[in-house]
Amino acid sequence: MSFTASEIEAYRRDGYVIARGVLAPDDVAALRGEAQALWQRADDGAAGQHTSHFGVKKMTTLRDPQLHSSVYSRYLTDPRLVQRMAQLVGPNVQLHHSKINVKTRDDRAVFPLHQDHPYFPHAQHSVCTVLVHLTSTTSARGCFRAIPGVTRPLEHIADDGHILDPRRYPLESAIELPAEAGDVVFMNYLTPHGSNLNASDEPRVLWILQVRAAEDRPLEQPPGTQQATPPGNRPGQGTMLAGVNPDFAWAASGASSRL
Ligand SMILES: O=C(O)CCC(=O)C(=O)O
Repeated sequence: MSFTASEIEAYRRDGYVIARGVLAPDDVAALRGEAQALWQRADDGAAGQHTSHFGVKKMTTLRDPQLHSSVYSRYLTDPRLVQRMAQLVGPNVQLHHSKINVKTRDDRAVFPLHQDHPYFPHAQHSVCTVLVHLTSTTSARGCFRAIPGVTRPLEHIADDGHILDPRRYPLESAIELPAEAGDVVFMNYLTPHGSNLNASDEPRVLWILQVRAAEDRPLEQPPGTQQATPPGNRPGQGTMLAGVNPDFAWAASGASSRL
């Protein structure tokens, strides 16, 4: 249920760590079943968010599944997830948002390397991206990739500011992280990452949670940010997943949910 000292050290050094077999097959089946039902309610994915790379579709995203299914709300506080989050970000763990990323054979663009930091910068860089694998991945099946050891914000230049310079940071320069359903990758939001194409007939489904220390503070995106996020579109932001919010006034004012 928890990381060893050397796994925590690996997260601090590399910016990510993989926890194998965190969720059991019946947990995965429950979350996968709800994702499938949600997909159907979203017009077979058509009503989801579609993202592209230079005009070619790379992914469908169903945002904040906990707004759509109580099963997702329940798993947001699953001890197997939140105890590990607390070891990495501190005892007071707060949700920023969650989403389900579905990658099918029809999504013909890779997910190029980028950091998550420019989308939701924070003062202390505590933000941890938690990738819960609901299907298994391989090199040919949309596996996640990451570059270890990056601890500072990098410039995002290409494709309307969404990605790192692909000449300096091609997807192939990142380490492949194949995983089984039930495995979970914990990654700091400064770690450059992306994913391969899914060349299989089975959709690749990842449930992604972004969490932070409750003591950390979201920052305004810098003026001129090309992937600006309108305030208020992260409806679960500020929800406590572990511990307490030590700053009553901050939480009560609604400020922790604003950016
Ligand atoms: O789902 C994936 O393959 C990558 C997702 C990702 O990098 C992101 O949403 O920032």
